[in-house]
Order: sequence, then C-alpha cells, then structure tokens
Amino acid sequence: MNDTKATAMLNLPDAEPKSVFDTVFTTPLDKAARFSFDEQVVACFPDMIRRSVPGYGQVLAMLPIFAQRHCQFGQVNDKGQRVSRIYDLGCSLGGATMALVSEAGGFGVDDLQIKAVDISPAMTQRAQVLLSENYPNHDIEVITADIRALELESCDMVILNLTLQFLPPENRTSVLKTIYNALNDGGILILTEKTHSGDEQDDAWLVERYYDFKRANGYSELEISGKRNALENVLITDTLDQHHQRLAQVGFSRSLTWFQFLIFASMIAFKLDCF
Ligand code: GEK
Repeated sequence: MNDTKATAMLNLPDAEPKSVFDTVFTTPLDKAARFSFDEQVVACFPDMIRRSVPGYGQVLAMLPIFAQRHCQFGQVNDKGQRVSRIYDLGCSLGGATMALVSEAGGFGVDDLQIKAVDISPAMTQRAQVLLSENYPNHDIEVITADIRALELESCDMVILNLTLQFLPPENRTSVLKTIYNALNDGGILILTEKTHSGDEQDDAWLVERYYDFKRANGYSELEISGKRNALENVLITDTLDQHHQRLAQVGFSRSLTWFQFLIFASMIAFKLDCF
C-alpha cells in the first residue's frame, strides 16, 4: 500500500475507504451475538471504526506530532542505530502504527522501532500483511499476545487506542503499571477510550447524540441496538476522573485530556513533567 492507501486506512480526510462495508449487526439474529474481533470484524474493521468512533482520524493524526515532541531516541536497534521504541497495544490492523510511520509523520525509516500487539490472531495476521506490504523497510514487529501478560521493553511512547476499555476492570491498573515501568523518564502514554460522565442526564444526552452520529454514518436502528447489546459486559467504560486517578495511582506525574468528542476521549500521561 502506498501512502494514499495508508491514508485511506487511517480515515484521514481524503480517505477512500478500502475495507468491506460493516454489516456485522444487520440481522435480528445478530442480537444474540457477543462482540468479538474475529475474521468478520477484521474484514470490515476500517469501515466500522471510521463510522463508529467520532474523532478516530484526528486522534491518529496527532500521534506522530506527539511522538516528534516526546521521543528521545534512547534505544538502540539491531543495526546499532539509536531509535525510539513505541508500543501500539491493541493495534487491530495497525492504524496507529501506520499514522506514525506514514510519510506525513515526518520520521525517517530508521527512527522508530514499533511493536504492535493484539490478542486477536485474525487482527495480527491482517496487520502483518498490511504493514509489511506497505512499510517493508520500517522496524515494525507485529505480536499476537494478551497485553495483560506482556513484558515491555523500555520505550518512549505507548499507545492504548480504544483498547483498555476491553480489559476486565480489575486488570486495568496492572497493565498501566507495566506501561509506566517500561516508559523512560519523559515518556508518554496516549490513552483513548469510550467514556461515561457519571451524570445520568449528561450521559443520556451524550449517548443519544452518539447514536445520532452512527445514524448519520448509515447505521440502522437494528445495527445500533445489536452492537450495543453485543458490547454489553465486553466494553466497560470508566469516567475521565477514574482514568486520571488510575494514571496517578500507577505513578504518572501528570495526565490530561487533550481530545474529547461526545463519549470518546483521548488522554496523555507523562512519566515525568518534561514539557
Ligand atoms: C486502532 N488501536 O485502530 N490484549 C491485546 N489486545 C486486546 C486485548 C488484550 N487483552 N483485548 C482486546 N484487544 C486500534 C483500535 S480496537 C477498538 C483498537 C475497537 C484488542 C482487540 O483484539 C482489538 O483489536 C483491539 O483491542 C480494540 O487504533 O474495535 O473499538
């Protein structure tokens, strides 16, 4: 894939969607299904995420900008070159990784060493093909693993884009602690999540406008309710306060919400105040 195709995958403004149209919840039978990241979801994933996550493209577009500011090139690769190691945890098809290595990101081919991790073999197999076809000269390793059991090497940046929300709540603190420990001083975590506000009326309004967003993107009532049911107990949201408290609890000296669009928010957490 050239950069035009990569742009399409990332859903940036001039994107021409390259994935199959998302029809996962189009029949009443699908109501009983529990959401999982299987082959059917992989095939339509770029379309699904673009039409379901407000601000997805904007969040990805900011990742290389943050990386340019905070990467310190303190690691050494196999060729003896100084690089910045970045983890893309819950990488799916590698959208965040592609944003970092695409020409628009401004890094050289040898600047970054990226480790893209996902628990779903269907996702990592497809990600491996997309990344090696389009970025054959970049140092990108695709790993099939559960991030709850993953040992991380020292790194400058970790991306958890819409992934922590799929972990059982009782596992979230320990995953964040592992990330904190692996980050170098001055390193950053980008944490993007679906959230709720904790205020019943605010939540009702925000969720309804989110469903309006999905309707405007072509999803039917059946698809919206089917996905909502399938995600119950699979995607468990926290409030922004809970996120920031947890980040502080594991040691981050500072965290802030840098992006918010309805119920979706992205935070940045700093290992040390180095800005
Ligand atoms: C993007 N970040 O395009 N370990 C590893 N991966 C996991 C785990 C786990 N325990 N649990 C879930 N996943 C991507 C989008 S999607 C978000 C991330 C969404 C993986 C899961 O297999 C899926 O690929 C990903 O987390 C969540 O920037 O579909 O809403």
